[in-house]
Amino acid sequence: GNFQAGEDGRILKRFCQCEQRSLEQLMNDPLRPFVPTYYGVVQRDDQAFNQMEDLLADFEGPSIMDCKMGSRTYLEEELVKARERPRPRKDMYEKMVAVDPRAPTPEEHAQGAITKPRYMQWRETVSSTSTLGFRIEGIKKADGTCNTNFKKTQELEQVTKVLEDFVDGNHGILRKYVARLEELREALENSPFFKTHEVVGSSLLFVHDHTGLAKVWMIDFGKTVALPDHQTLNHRLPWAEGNREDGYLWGLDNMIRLLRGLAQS
Ligand code: 4IP
Ligand code: MN
Repeated sequence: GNFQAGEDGRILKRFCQCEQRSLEQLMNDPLRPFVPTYYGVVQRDDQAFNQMEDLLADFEGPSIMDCKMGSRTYLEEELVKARERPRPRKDMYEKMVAVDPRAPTPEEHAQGAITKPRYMQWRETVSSTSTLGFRIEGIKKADGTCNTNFKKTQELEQVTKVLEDFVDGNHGILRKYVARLEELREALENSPFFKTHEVVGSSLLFVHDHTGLAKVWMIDFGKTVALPDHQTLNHRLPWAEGNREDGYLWGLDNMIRLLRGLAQS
């Protein structure tokens, strides 16, 4: 797997250069309070790991939700690579068919394989990534229930219901999540790192427990990459190939509006 047990409030995640670069820079950025503290690279039986803060350490029986942010979930370079040298993948065809046997075209059925951008774009369009700029990837509740079956959760009503169930209708928790996300949005808007990076495939990790503690962090920076010198992103504009926009703030705006509505209902 990607993780190994760490020591005293730390976790080990399989080493990724891109993630290391991002975490190192984030330690000196206004976003620092919203990302796991980074403790550098460690070696365990010939394998390298990024060592970082265990975000669950302060919680008592936490409920956890992972939301993948943004309107695009793959890097533009993957699109270029697939166009220059398509490498159709059987595993991605199979994952597609498992969700919707009618999704592949007759040609794709015949080939039994699809390219990665084709799979990723399809995932975006059947989930709320395309309509809201974020999607729920997984939920593990304090009561032991676990759900990663959200691939077709797209409609606003569906997403709202899942979020409401995640907090068991607790308005105090909802208000804390909203406050934390508003602080995050302000930090993002003031972050030199965020302005100059394309943030793709990154998640927001929501964690709360029965004591009323509720926090959100940004995690997963394996596809967060620096833009060429002097280029910046708006993070709210629609993506068009070449502009590298990721829709991160568009998704966060939608998320905040949705949770605020729930907190007031
Ligand atoms: C996964 O699809 C996720 O999109 C992964 O993204 C992605 O990893 C995988 O690509 C892809 O198969 P499902 O979630 O539908 O299973 P993330 O890591 O952001 O969750 P990448 O490599 O793009 O990070 P492959 O190429 O690793 O299989
Ligand atoms: Mn993730």
